[in-house]
Amino acid sequence: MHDDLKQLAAAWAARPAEERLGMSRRGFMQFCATLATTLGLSKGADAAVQQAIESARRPSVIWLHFQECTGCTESMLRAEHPTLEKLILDVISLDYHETLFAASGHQIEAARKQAMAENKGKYLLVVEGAIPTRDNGIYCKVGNQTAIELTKECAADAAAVIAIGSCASWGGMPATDPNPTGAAGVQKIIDKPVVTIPGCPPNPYNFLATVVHFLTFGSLPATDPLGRPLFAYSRLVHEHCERRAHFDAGRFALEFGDEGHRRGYCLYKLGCKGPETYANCPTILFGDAGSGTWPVGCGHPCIGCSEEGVGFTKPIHMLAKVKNVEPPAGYPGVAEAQGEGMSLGAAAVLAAVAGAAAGAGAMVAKNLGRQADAGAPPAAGKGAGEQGPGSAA
Ligand code: FSX
Ligand code: SF4
Ligand code: F3S
Repeated sequence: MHDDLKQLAAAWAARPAEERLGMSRRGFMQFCATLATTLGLSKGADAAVQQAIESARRPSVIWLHFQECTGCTESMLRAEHPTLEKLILDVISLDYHETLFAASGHQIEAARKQAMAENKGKYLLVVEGAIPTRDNGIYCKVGNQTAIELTKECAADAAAVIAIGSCASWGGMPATDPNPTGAAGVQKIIDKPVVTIPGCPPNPYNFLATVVHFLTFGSLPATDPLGRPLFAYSRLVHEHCERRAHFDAGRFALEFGDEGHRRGYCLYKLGCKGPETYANCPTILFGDAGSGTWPVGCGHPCIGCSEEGVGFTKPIHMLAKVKNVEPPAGYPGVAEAQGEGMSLGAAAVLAAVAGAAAGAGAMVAKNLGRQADAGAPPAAGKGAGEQGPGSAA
C-alpha cells in the first residue's frame, strides 16, 4: 500500500469506533449489547463485544465465490441498517473478494496469496457458493484453479471457515436434482470444522453475529451437528411464526388470494415449510424494514431455503412434515392486530437479538415489530417448542 494511504488508514482506525461506524456512542453501545444478546451471551458480555469491535486489529478475511448468484454478498450490502455495511467493512479487513474488488486477474490472486501468507493461521475464510465435485471439479475455476483446489488451499491456514448461504453450506440451489456438476457444500471438501450460515440468501445479521463472536472470543459460536450456529438455527420457523395461532386453530389459506390468504391465515396448506425448517427468519426479519418483512410475513409460504433436503428439493407446494408437534405450554394470542413495525434498524437488530437468544425471548422480538399495545400475546412457555434440532421428531 502507498505510504499516504497507509497513514490515512491508520488515522481512520485510530478514530473512536462509533465514529468509524457512523453511530452515536449510545447507539454503538446498544448495538454491542444487542449483538451479545443475539449470541446468547451471559450478562456483561457486551463489554467484551464492545472491546472487540473497538479494537483496531481487524482480522483478515478471504472471501471465495463459487456456484451461486452472489445473493449472499448482495444481501449483506443491501442491509438497510445504517451501520451494517460500515461494520462489516470496518471491523474486518476484507483482503480478497472477487465481486467487491476493483482489481482482477493476476493482481487479485497475488493479493490473496499475500494476505494468506501475512496472516497465516489467523485469517477467516468465508466461502459463498457451492463447490462442483463432478469430473474433478472442472465446472468452476478461478485463476485456473478449481473451486476444490482453492477451498483446500485457502482453508489449510485459516483460523476458521464460514460457509455463507445454502449453496456453500450444503449445495443449495446448484445441487438441485439432478445436480449435473455434483455441487456440494464446503464440509464435503475439507476436514476442518465449518460454521454454516444457510439461507438463500442468509440473513446478514446471522453472519455478522458469528463474525463478532469470533472477534470477541477468538472462536466460532456453538453449532448443531450441521455446523449451524445455535443462536440462529435452533428453532423451527414454525415456532415463532406470527401465523402460528391460525395453524393451531385450523385456519388456513387454501389458495393465493382467497379469503383466508387475505386475512393472513396460516400458509401450511399452500406448502409452507416452516414446520420443518430451522431458522430465525420470523424474529430477525429481513431488510430492516419493520414487521412482516420475511417470506411468510409477505404472504408466501416458507420454501425452506435454509434447510437441506427441503429447500430446492421438495416441491414448493408439497405439504411440510410437521416437526415438534407436541403443544407448547403457552400459546401466542389469536386475534391481535399486526402493527406497523418499529424504527428501522432498531427493529432488525433487536429482533435479531431477542429472536436468536433462544427461548421465550424470541416472542418478545416478534412483538417489537407490533405496535406496543396492551394486546401483545404472552411469551411462549417452555414445551415442545423449546427443543432444538437434535430432539426434533
Ligand atoms: Fe445466491 Fe449465495 Fe442463494 Fe447461494 O446465496 S442467495 S444462490 S444461498 O450462495 O448467492
Ligand atoms: Fe407460519 Fe408456515 Fe407454520 Fe403456518 S405453517 S404457522 S405460515 S410457519
Ligand atoms: Fe428461507 Fe423460509 Fe426463512 S424460505 S428466508 S427459511 S422463512
